Order: sequence, then structure tokens, then C-alpha cells
Amino acid sequence: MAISRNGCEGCTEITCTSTKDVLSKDLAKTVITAYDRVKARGMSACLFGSTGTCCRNCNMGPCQIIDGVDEMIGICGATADTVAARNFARTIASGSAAHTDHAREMVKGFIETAKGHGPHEIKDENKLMELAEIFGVDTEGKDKNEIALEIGELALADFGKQDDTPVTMLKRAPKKRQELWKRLGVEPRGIDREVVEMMHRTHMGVDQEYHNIMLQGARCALGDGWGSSMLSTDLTDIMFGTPVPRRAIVDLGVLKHDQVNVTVHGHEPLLAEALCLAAQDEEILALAKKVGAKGINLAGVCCTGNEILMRRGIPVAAGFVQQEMALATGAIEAMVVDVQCVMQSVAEVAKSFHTDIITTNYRAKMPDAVHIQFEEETPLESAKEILKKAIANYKKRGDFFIPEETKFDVVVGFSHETINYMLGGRFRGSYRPLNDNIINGRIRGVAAIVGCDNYKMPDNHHEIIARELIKNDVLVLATGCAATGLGRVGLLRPEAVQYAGPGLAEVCETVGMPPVLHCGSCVDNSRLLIAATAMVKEGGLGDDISDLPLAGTAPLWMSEKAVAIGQYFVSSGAYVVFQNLPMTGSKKFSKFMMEEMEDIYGGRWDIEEDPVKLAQKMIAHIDKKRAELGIDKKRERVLFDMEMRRDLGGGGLHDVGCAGPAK
Ligand code: NFS
Ligand code: SF4
Repeated sequence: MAISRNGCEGCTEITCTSTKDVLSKDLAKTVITAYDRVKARGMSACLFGSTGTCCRNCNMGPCQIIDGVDEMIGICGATADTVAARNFARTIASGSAAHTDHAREMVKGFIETAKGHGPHEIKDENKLMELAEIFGVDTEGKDKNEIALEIGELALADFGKQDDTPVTMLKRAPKKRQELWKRLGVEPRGIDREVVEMMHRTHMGVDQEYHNIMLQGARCALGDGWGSSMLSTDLTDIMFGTPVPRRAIVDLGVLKHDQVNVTVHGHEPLLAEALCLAAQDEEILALAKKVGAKGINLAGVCCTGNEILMRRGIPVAAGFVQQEMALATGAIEAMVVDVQCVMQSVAEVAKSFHTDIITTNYRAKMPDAVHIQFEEETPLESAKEILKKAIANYKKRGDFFIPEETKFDVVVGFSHETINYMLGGRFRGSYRPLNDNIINGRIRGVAAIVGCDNYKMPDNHHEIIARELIKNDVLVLATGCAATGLGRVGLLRPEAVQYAGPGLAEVCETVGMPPVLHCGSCVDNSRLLIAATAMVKEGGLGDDISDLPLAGTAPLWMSEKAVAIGQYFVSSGAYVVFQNLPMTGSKKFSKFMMEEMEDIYGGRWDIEEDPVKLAQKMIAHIDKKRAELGIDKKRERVLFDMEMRRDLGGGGLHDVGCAGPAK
């Protein structure tokens, strides 16, 4: 179907240069994107759905509930409070399930690697030993594969555990937090079990009390953050290497006119890593040359992109909202997808071009896509088969447009370990300098900007929020598509220090780091839990995560995973603000979530649509925590002398070494 689009006027508030460029070309004229669909639908979201009070949990409904109107409760008598809580909890369960099923695959891949099967190996032995201690694995006289196998089997058992003891990783949290969870009865037991129990309790006629529903909501989310996501991050690091700072590039300009462009879209790094290896294989390179291409250009989309960006410096072509735009360049031979955040529309967009959409996971098939199952036992063979399909398409490429000038330098790879070494020095990794700089006020606090981008909102909100935060001396940690978006506007470069307040700028300049740190994919939000715990353990900033001058946001969230992440941060003691949440149809439930939850967890939810005000609310929370810690008076500017610079400079970017892009 042809659509009329004059430049980009037919779209909804796009500020992204590369997106505008691609959409303005004749090539994209037949392409209908989500921006067009948002416009066609008139942006009118269902009031009941968007405020959390539409229930379709049984066939007496669906029931649309109006808070405070007696005749507008559910047929079963369920109130707005119960329905909003049940819906919210189910969103957490779905988001947690997505992370958990992903993590299970990673653990199984880890076990295969430990057994010596497949192309991967145990790379990060330090982290392996750390995990051995956490899991209580005796390492004496064992080689790394034996240790890894024991860890892998214990980790896998955490998913299906049926006894009532907590999942293993929970013991990494600050002591006080663990005691609170125990007192509240929200320690996650089996990771899968918490999702099942959440679904059961929100079934018709079970849990009817929103406080109680949200106890399980917390437990389920904690099973994600401190359970499956954390396992996935750590085991992936051990197999593929813990990220270190490296330079790379992002945006649609990373596509190459003279190479076979293959984008990897989805979430599971096992597939992406195998494709990285296969793209360097001589047989594959020879085939590419045979069709006249100079090589294989792999580029990421969404979180799988973040995984290979962090570990290998492979460029990221697009975040979530750009997936259709990447195809509309006409320059992609194959978009390889696995699970999560893949829009069904990509198959439709691809029809206008020579591009194949290749699904690879039995869980996630699409009409009009080619399916090549990624076999975990033979990953390299699967990856080669996929690349051969892409190579065969190269000669079919017709007109294309790559916005070559729009690609941004970024510095990525800020794992918890990197932050430790950068700020603490290579030989004495520690959070002491970070804590000291927070205490003396050069750094006002730490903010996490995470999660998706979303066609419903202008695409520059991440940037507005980040700029407001760094201008006010707040160090920003970013993950997921938010991080990619911040890269697209140049905030992931050390040069972005010019936008930071004087205190933060001083620290960043001394260390040589950007004021916005890319910490990985959405699963890697677990790194932020560990970083927050390290700040607590370092001392001087209270004895729990809820004492830290810390705040989080996933402003442009679209995925249920973002709600699960938000809840595990809130239940871990953080203040978390989104631009909207489906809970406002119940006064009591939203008051509970946005006010009373703080009395229980020391963290709470909040909602603020305006991006500047949202950032200011985060700063206000940070300032409140500074005042409670008694460090609010210390925000005078202290100039660094040479000794302080030497102290800080030991492990900076210069020292760790910015590996260039792997290609
Ligand atoms: Ni996170 Fe990543 Fe992106 Fe959102 Fe989707 S890719 S796991 S869910 S859209 S950040
Ligand atoms: Fe309606 Fe109750 Fe059934 Fe929900 S569970 S659809 S509120 S009758």
C-alpha cells in the first residue's frame, strides 16, 4: 500500500536525524512504519487499559471498572484496586518470564560450554571464581570447566527449585535488604515458581487484596533481577568476556554499501556470538567475495546489539524504534531475529526489498519469514547457514540509501567491574573514589536511564532527561535501547563532558570517562544492582540501597520487561519514575505504589510525563537522600590537586585501553 508522506511530516514527532533521512527518501515511500500506524490510530489509547482497570481474567467479563462507581465493579465484585494490582502484577510476571526464559538458555549454553561442546570457552576466570564462592563450589584441584559445570548445574536448579530457601544470588544484596525481604516474606524461591505463583494468584477468584498481590509482585520481580537476569549477565560475561571500555559506533550509518549487511535483532547473545564467529570464517568470507561483497558487516538491533557492542565493539545499527527504518534503507541482506521486541511489521517492510527476515528460535516464528533453527549444540553451523542465506541475497540488492554521515562514536563497556577499576585504579579496584566524590558533592548522585523507546512519545526524551541530570552533576548509567538512543545523540562520548555540571565534569575529565555510562542490555540492569550494592558495602552512604542518592527511570518504556525491572529496583529500595503506568485508574492502588511502598521498601514508583520535570524529580529524590545522609551541605566545589588526580586516574580509559571496534 502506498502512503502519502511529505518528507517526514506524516510521522509523529521524530527528532532522530537518520530516521528522518531514511523516511524522506523515495525508497521508503511504500513502507508503512509504526509512526504511520500511531498517526492512523489517532493515538487514542483505551482509557481502561491505559489506567489499569480493564479485566479480562475470566469469561464473565471483560469488565471495565470505574473506581468509586458501585455499579462499575467487576461482575465477580472485583474492585478497581484489585484489578489494577492484578494487571500490574501480571505485567511483572510476563516481563520476568521473558528475562527468565532468556536466562535459562544462557545457563544451558554455559553448561554446554563447560562440557567442552561448541565454539565458546570459559573466558573470565576471575568472575568464575567469584561465582564459585557465591554458589559454594569447592574449587580445590578442579579445572575451570569442572568448576563451571558445577556452577551451571546449581544455577539451573535455581530456576526449578521447589523448597522455600531463597535463590542463590539473593545473598549478594546488602545484609539489611536481605533481612527486610525475609521479614516481608518476599525472598524469591524458585525463579520459575514465582512467575507461576503470580499467574495463579491473579487468576479469577484468588488473591483479592492489592497489598498481598504486590508482595508476590515484588517476589516475582526480585526473582528476575537478583535471580535470572543476574545469572544471565554473569554467566554470559564468563563465557564471552566481561565488558571493558571500548570505542564503537552506533546508528543507521554503520551499514556498509559494499558489504553483506546482516543485522542481529533480539536478545540472546548465544546466537549473536556465533554469528560474530561465523562472519570471520574463511569459507563464509570467500562466499561473500564471490558475490562481489568486501565482507560481512554485522550490526546489532535492540539488546542483542547492546550485548555484542559491549563485548566486541560490533556496531549497533538501531534501537527498538528504528528496526523498520533499518530495513527501509534497502541495504540489509538479512535481519536475523530471535526473541523479544521484534515487531511483526518487519516482515511486511522487508517485502518491499530483497531482505530476508530469518527467525531462529522455535519460540518465535513469524508469517512471511524464513526459519532457520539456531541449534545450540551446533551454533557455528547454524550461524554459517544463516550467513549463507544473507550472502545469497547480496546480488539482489536494488536501490538503497544508507545515511552514512549519521553514525556516532560511543564509548561503551561499563560493567560493574569496569566502574570499579576506572574509578578505583587498576590495581586496587574499589568504589571508594565514587563514594567519596558523592560524599564531597562533586557527584550529586547516580541515575539509571533504562528501557525502551516508544513510538507514542517524542524520541528525544531520553536525551532531555540525561542532559538535565548530567547538568546537575548526576552521573548517568544507561542500558537497553535508552543507552543506544543516548549514543545516537553523542552523550556516550567523553566529549559529552561539556554538558555536565562542574563537579561531574571534573571527575569525568580526570578519569577520561563520559558522563553517561553504557552498562549493557536490559538484562544487564542486574549490573546496576551489584554496583549499588558495592556502593553500600564501600561505606559512607548508609547501609542499604534505599539510603543511596540514587534514582531510576525507564521513561519511554513499552515492554513488560521494563515494569519487572522497575519493580525489582523499587523492591530493592530505589525511587523509580516512569512517564506513565497503567495503575492510575485505582486511587488506592496508585497511592500505595507511589507513596506507601516507600514505607515498606524505602523505594517507590512515581509518574511524570514531562521529561524535564521527571529528571528534576529524580534530582529531588537524590537531594532528599543526601540530606538524610547528612552530606547535603558538602556540595561546595573542590578543585582537584595533582595528587587527587593521580589517585583517580589509575584505572581510567587511558589505562584500561579503548579497544577499537572489533572489525
Ligand atoms: Ni529492554 Fe531490550 Fe529495547 Fe525495551 Fe526491547 S530491546 S530488553 S525491552 S525495546 S530496551
Ligand atoms: Fe470481570 Fe471479575 Fe472476570 Fe475480571 S475476573 S473479567 S473483573 S468477572
